Amino acid sequence: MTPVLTRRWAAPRSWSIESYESLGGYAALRSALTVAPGRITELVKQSGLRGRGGAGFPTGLKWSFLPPADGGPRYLVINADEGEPGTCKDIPTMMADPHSLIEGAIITCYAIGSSFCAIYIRGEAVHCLRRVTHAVAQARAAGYLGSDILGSGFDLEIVVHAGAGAYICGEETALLDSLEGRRGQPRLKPPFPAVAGLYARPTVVNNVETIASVPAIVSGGSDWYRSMGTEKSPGSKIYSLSGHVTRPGQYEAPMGTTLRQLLVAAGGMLGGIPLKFFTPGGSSTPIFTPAQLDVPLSFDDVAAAGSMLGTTALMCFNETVSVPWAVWKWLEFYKHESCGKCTPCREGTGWLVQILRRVVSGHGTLEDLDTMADAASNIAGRSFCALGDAAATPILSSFKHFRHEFEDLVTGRTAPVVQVAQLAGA
Ligand code: L3W
Ligand code: SF4
Repeated sequence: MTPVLTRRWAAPRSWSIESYESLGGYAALRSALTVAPGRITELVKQSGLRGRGGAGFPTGLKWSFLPPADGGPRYLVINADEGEPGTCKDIPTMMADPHSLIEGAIITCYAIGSSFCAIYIRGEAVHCLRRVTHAVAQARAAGYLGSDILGSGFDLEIVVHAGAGAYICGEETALLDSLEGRRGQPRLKPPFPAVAGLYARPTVVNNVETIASVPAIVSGGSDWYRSMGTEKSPGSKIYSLSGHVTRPGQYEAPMGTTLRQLLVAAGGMLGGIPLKFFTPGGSSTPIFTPAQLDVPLSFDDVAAAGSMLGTTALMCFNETVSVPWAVWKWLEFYKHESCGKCTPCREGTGWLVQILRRVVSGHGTLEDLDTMADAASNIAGRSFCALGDAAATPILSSFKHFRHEFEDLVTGRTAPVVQVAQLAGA
């Protein structure tokens, strides 16, 4: 497959507007501005593009949920708060090719009738904030932003906003609260942002990779886009491979590519040590074992195999890794990032971490394992937002495949994977 999203990444100064334009950039915007906005939404619907932030919601359908124009503002908010463990696709996109995001944002705003777009970037990614801010200024100077864009009568401003390093602000409604200047905590849904989002106005919230896919769809058309990927998950995707692989990084491939195929591109497992387990879509998604190496990585195929495609963050762990150790590390993260709004997640993640610390340091009991399974089952489906489910997932899915490793630790059949002294700094 010819790369779509990453095709400009290796070009000299790929992030500059000169490079972007010399490779056909902003041509899609010029053509989009010549047709009625509704036709762009229709095209995106026909392309079958699904959200790349984790849930895979159909993008064109989301845009069409906005209520009819009432003369008041409506907004596009781009979720660039990439924080899911293992996920590394949006920041590389913004670093290598920020104008694909900006061009996609302008076309999207034209389609949905918005004159204001905010790009909410993870605060720690200072280099990325600088790059996107610079690219927005370049686009403005070139006449792609501001009033009467390219003589079309369409006006748009883009504001780049820095988050402050909270994972929960990647949840779309917490992000909106944070953007409004409040503490980032999820809101009750419905109403969905499409109806009452930023400042209670109709708002489309889309992920970076979703929006960066839009110019290519406008240029290539929906049939071309559907010629890649699977019937229900069309198009091209950036897979992030990390962990024990020879060449970790971003690999663009059609939706439905398998990890076995991606590993060939990435030079195989590091040092030839076999794969033990992997996440198909980040730590929030149930783990897979080598038995799932040939599962097509599309939304539906991964779901049918018992997990979620999530953000296509393929964290690969080899046979030297202790599963309880990995699960403990993930749970420390979720406990730290729990926003505290609801009891099952706030209290449950704390209990799970306390028990896991006992287990990995060789002080756990078999009863502890039952308590963990019980607590995780009570967090899943009973929390206010998806973070609670995500925190329960590593426990429940690792027990499904590797409970014996936890049992070996608590019965002393295997040595502790961490010393108590190390836990003080955990
Ligand atoms: C209007 C309706 N809009 C749904 C919209 C909704 C949202 C989108 C998907 O979580 C997952 C999560 C993480 N009218 C609507 C509607 N919508 N029904 O569609 O909604 P939802 O609730 O299914 O998902 P979500 O809250 O967006 C995303 C998982 O992704 N994940 C985490 C990813 C982390 C990152 C990151 O670091 N950047 O994305 C990984 O697996 O657990 O399950 O826009 O408003 N009737
Ligand atoms: Fe906050 Fe966790 Fe509840 Fe989500 S599930 S609202 S992160 S406490």
